[in-house]
Amino acid sequence: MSETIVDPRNSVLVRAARGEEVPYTPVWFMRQAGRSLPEYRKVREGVGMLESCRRPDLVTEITLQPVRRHDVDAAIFFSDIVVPLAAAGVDLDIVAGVGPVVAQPFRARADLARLPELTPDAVPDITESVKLLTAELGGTPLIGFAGAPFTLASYLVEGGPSKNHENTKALMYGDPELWNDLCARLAQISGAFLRVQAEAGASAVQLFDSWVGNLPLADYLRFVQPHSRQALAAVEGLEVPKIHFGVGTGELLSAMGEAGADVVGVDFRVDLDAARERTGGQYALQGNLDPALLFAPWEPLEAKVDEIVAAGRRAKGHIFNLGHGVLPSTDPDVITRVVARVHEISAR
Ligand code: 1CP
Repeated sequence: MSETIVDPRNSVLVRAARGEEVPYTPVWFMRQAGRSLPEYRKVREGVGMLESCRRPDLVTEITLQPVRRHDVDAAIFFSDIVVPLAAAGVDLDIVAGVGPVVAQPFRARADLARLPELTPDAVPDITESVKLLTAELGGTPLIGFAGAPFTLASYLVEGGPSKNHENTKALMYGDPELWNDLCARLAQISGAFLRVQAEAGASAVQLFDSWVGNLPLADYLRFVQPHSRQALAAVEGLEVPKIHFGVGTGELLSAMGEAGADVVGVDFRVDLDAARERTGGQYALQGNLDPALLFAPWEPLEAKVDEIVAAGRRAKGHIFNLGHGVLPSTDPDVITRVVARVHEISAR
């Protein structure tokens, strides 16, 4: 939604993230760039996913597509959580229809040698893309992001997408020392990737721990939280709000906030009011429309949108979003309509 203030670091989204008064509820969508948009499918024709993430012309175009189309209050940097791993030297690919696939899974101490530190000079294209984008975006904030150590470790250890994360858990419980060394390296990589984006001009960052909801709280606290905290601490001092999100994390919301977040992302399984109570009202909340509801008739969808906006007003701050990413077959016009409804119903 257009506004008079042009500094994206003082935009409605950033102010909501800080828990400040805002004229309306800001809204963006996880996976707003990507396969739901015909203009995305067109520019990606014949270009591999990893390659497209390293080409500033494509990153800029794809990041801007949903901003032009939907009037969202933020752009999310077009990249992938495995891009910094590939940049650090891990042999992997993003396979169409599958996701990230790692050539040799990480299972033993010797594998740490294949996981060097990420230095900013390995990703000059990321800095260039962020600079091109912030110049184009004006007052609209750019959200930088990275994958959190647990979720990154899951891809490295399993070798690709996984439902049960059995090899990851076997390593975590079987060799906690190696697990901690692996995650400390991943926290460095993840933190460095966030920092590069924030230093180049991103106005907020999101740390995705998509699959950490597979752990009980005690194990989260012991095996994960210290590493997520390390990753988030990398942008300390840069004055960018930190959003932290995972799927199925109803039991972990408070602990994820305590890892150093300003905004806790809530998936669609937990009511925003319950999320506020569970986190003691200490954090702004982001979420949490079920992405599948974008396929429902408008009337019940609108009622749910209104309900989420109302619950968000009781929170310290609220950024409207989905409870997970846009599904590929979503009708983009429904997304545009939801954005307009959020702005309309929340305007004050
Ligand atoms: O060819 C293609 O179009 C591949 C599909 C695709 C896209 C569009 C992948 C492969 N990644 C992306 C971009 C992407 N990935 C973005 C930027 C777009 C946006 O949000 O608008 C972001 C933020 C991600 C982050 C990401 N990648 C996450 C965290 C978010 C989440 O959904 O939980 C995860 C888990 C990944 C891994 C990944 N990359 C791609 C796929 C299909 C997957 C998931 C695989 C699995 O199920 O494990």
